[in-house]
Formats: sequence, C-alpha cells, structure tokens
Amino acid sequence: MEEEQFYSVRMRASQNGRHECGGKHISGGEAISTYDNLQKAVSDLLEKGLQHTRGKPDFMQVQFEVIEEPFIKIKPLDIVTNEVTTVEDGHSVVMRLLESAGIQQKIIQKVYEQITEYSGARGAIIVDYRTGERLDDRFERGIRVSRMDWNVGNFADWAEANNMPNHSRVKEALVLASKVSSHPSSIAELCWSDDPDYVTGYVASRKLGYQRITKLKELGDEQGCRIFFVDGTTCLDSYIHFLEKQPVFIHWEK
Ligand code: PML
Ligand code: MG
Repeated sequence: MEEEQFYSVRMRASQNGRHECGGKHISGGEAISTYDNLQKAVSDLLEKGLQHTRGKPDFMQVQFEVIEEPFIKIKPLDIVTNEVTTVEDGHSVVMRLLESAGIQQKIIQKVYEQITEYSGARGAIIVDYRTGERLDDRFERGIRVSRMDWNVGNFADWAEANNMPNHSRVKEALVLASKVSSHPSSIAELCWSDDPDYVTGYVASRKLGYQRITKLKELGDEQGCRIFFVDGTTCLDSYIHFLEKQPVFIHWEK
C-alpha cells in the first residue's frame, strides 16, 4: 500500500504591499494536510488572513508543498495559566519564569531593552541566553517556525482534559512552543501576540512547560514579541533548519 503523503500549507498576509516591500504584517498561518484535506486547509488559512483584527490585507500568499522528510512526533508541553491583572505583574511573572529557566536577570533586562526593535519582526528573534545578543541575521523577517500541526481530534481531547477552550489560537501557539522547546539548544521562549485584541502571552521551556500569562500588554497594542533564548554554542544553521523544515506532529497521549 502506498504511504500517505502530507503537505505543508502556509499563508501570509499583509497590508500596503507585500511584506518584503514594507507592507504591514497582518497574519500568518501553518498547517499540515493530506491531499484530500487540502481544500479545507487552504480555505481555513484564507479565512484566518481575511478576518483579522490587525486589518484588511491587500496581499496574501497561500502555498502548499509536499513534505518528503520523515516526521517526528512530539508531546505537547504541560500547560499552566498564571492569572495577572496588570501588564506590570505579567512581566514580573515573565522575569521569574525566565530566571528559573536559567537566564540571568541582567540578560533578561538587556533583551527587554531591545524588545521594541524586535517587535517589528514578523517572525521570531533568536537570542543567546548567556549574552543577550541577537544571533540570527534575519532582520525584520525573523524566523518563521513551520511544518507543524496537531490532529484536530487529539487536540480536542487534550483541550477537554486540560479545561482549555478548543480554540485554534492556543493550539497554534502550543504547537509552536512544543516544537521549539523540544530542540536541545532551546532554553526558553517568550511570546505575546501582535493582535490588538489579545493580551495573553507565555513563557515556555522543557522544564517549565507552557506558562500562559494573562496580561502582557494593553488592549489595542499591536506590538507582539517572539524570542527564542538559545545556547549560543549551538550550530545556528542546523537549529534554524529544525525550526523551519523539520516536520512535526504534536500528539497527546491520554
Ligand atoms: C499569537 O496569537 O500570536 C500568540 C498567542 C500566544 C498566547 C496563546 C494562549 O495561550 O492564549
Ligand atoms: Mg498575530
């Protein structure tokens, strides 16, 4: 019997021109699909880009591509929600979590000083956890973690068992965080959304799990953040290759 083939489906949308011509990033999305499900996967991503609180796109690219490389299966990180009422309290929780992931306070401060600059990037920024220096050379493009997904039914079971809403936002963020933190060179991730209506963010690591923090910015703010703290002695090319190209399925064992 022929083995089933899988396809990586990707979408990016921007306003006032393409991203590379200075357009404002509106939305991006990732899925892995069978051939038979491609129409739905493409249409879900189209919908995601069209109905976005960051604005109406005037450029969108949706593409699919067969995946030739073997997949790996990864467990979702354990999830914890830290309730806070102010942005300030939210960032104190971030500090505490990043410190317990092994990052010195002075390095965290140094990275925070650069966060406004990093917020302009569409993808993630890679930072050396010992020096706080940015390691990638992707400028405003950043790193886009790709080729990852989580079966709808298995995610729904996980969501029910963990008292989480069966929403694509948490699913997408947890898929990404679980893939990133599974790499041995990843020390921690810090993320919050660039969507003006969504203020919850997270710190994630193998040791801490996926630690949601319910307020990391004010409503209406369109500055997001995604930083990967890594061991700077790692081979950056192979780390980025893993993030961009390694096909990953998240799977939760009951
Ligand atoms: C995003 O939307 O770009 C990131 C969302 C991060 C937090 C998701 C959650 O756990 O609520
Ligand atoms: Mg967004």
